[in-house]
Amino acid sequence: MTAEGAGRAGEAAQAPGAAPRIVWRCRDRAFDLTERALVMGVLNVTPDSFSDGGRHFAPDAALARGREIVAEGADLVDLGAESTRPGSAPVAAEEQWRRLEPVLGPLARDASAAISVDTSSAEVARRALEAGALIVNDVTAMRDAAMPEVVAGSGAGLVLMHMQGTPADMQRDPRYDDAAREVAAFLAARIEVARSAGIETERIALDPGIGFGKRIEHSLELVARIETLAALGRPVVIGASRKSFIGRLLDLDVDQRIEAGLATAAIAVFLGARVIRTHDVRATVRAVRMAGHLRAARA
Ligand code: HH2
Repeated sequence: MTAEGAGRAGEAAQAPGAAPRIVWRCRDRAFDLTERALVMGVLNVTPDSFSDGGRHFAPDAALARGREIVAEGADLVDLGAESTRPGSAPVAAEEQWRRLEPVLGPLARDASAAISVDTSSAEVARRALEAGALIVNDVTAMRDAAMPEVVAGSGAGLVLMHMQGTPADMQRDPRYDDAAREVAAFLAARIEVARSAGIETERIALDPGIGFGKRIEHSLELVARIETLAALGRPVVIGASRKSFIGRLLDLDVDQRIEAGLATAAIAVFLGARVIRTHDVRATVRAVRMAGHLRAARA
């Protein structure tokens, strides 16, 4: 099932007093997120990702998992070739593309697979968009100065994510006075950068960056106070799946975090998240749908 909307953002007639429509435009597709949330399945073509490193490093294995992610009901496949786990080092654009190329093209040609590319390299994003990706998921919110132009000209959707520091140093001593407000202020400023480069607001989604320069209490707060970010009027993406704050809070190894990830995903959707990024697609699709029904019943 896809979430195709009727057309461009803001076109539909709106009943007085109705909740504002939230549409995410990504090239020729418009996801209507007013009443439902999307599931973004993670596909890491890496040897070293924190939870699935090496499992889908071979192109055949990655393609098979990509197709499985779609069959399990994900709306998007988030394809990445660089681990950004705490302490990781950057992967050169050429190497990222060497990993992505054999997977991205064939997956993008499968009509039902909408692909986002998880990269902070403008060069990788450019090639991925040429190969058919619909969305650029940039965990640095466009630190690469060439990124705004690459995204602007493509019509692609864009995820702007907050990170304090870099993957190499982000977990050393992250500090905030008010994490939810500071993250929202940062992302509001990045929306303006994107807009001034010609990226329309309707193409942008926002992610507080769970675990990216965050202590446990910051990650908890950013999920619990989603409304602070949602107030910017753009879809909020939450990626809590299997992350270490779950492991540390509940004393669970990385392969034992699924139930807690589902609880987090469901509550995030209930509180207003519109995209859930997850490794555990089948179960998350069900949890997110249920949470969506509960949220609708509240209105
Ligand atoms: N988390 C990771 C990577 N990309 N993108 C967004 N928008 N939000 C996230 O929370 C997010 C992300 C880290 O997870 P994973 O890709 O599984 O691990 P690794 O970076 O080790 O490959």
